[in-house]
Amino acid sequence: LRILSSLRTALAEDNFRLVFQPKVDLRNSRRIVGAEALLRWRDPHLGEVAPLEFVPLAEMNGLSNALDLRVLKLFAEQQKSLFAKGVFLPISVNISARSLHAANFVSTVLSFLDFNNIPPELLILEITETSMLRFSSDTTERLAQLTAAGVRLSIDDFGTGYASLLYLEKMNTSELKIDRSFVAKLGIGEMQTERIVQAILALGRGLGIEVVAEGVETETQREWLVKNECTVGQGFLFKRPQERESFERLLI
Ligand code: G
Ligand code: G
Ligand code: MN
Ligand code: NA
Repeated sequence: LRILSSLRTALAEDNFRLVFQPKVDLRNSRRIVGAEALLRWRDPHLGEVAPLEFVPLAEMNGLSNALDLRVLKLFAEQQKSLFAKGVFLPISVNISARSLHAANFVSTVLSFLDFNNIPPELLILEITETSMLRFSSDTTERLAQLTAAGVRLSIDDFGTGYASLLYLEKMNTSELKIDRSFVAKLGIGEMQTERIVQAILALGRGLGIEVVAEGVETETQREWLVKNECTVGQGFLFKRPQERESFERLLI
């Protein structure tokens, strides 16, 4: 309860920030091809509160739209700062499945991008595969409207949920992120995991969807992924999530 009232206050004030974890070309990991924005909250009394604590709390208390708007605003600030430096990079934000239930979600996002002069292609919405379980036809229709306008859609934690493959196409998904629980077992003789990841990569190739490996922590994993034609990765082997200033320094 203490956290909840602090969260309400934080949404009204400005105690949130984004950190950015680069996505890299696995064959040449110094080449940054994108980034995932991760929300951080430092409360004056509680200190740093982890998203795993406050995101579910926001969702349960009808605050997920407010939280997403905050994230979009911080995303826009970062993009505009990069544009001013001549850098145009697609950046992913994590969106609560709850927000997609709001009927005005599409117009909110599109008018927000328009107002801030941000090309829709430079926004990637990450939704978890697990959240797709509760998708209605309205939800998929909304996501299809967003991708038709150029916004990119990424399915996070892929392999842990039950995504309908038909929906991936219907929503014009551009990216699948292989869950890090699979990536952790690559290159160490775990044949079942390796076959699953190979199947995800083949699915991506077949549907023209980019497959990103998340949670890459070892050189062994990177080598396995390159050998199996996975071209983009994210993880502690390359870069931890970066504060805004150091993230920008990596790009200019
Ligand atoms: O950054 P960290 O490892 O603490 O993130 C933990 C979890 O919180 C991840 O699953 C991530 O997807 C989620 N998360 C991080 N930032 C956001 C955000 O801005 N919105 C939502 N809904 N989830 C986020
Ligand atoms: O669920 P989602 O994929 O959004 O989670 C992103 C979270 O994963 C971030 O909080 C980030 O700190 C964490 N993360 C990023 N790279 C790695 C990694 O290589 N290993 C582990 N264990 N976690 C990672
Ligand atoms: Mn994510
Ligand atoms: Na993930």
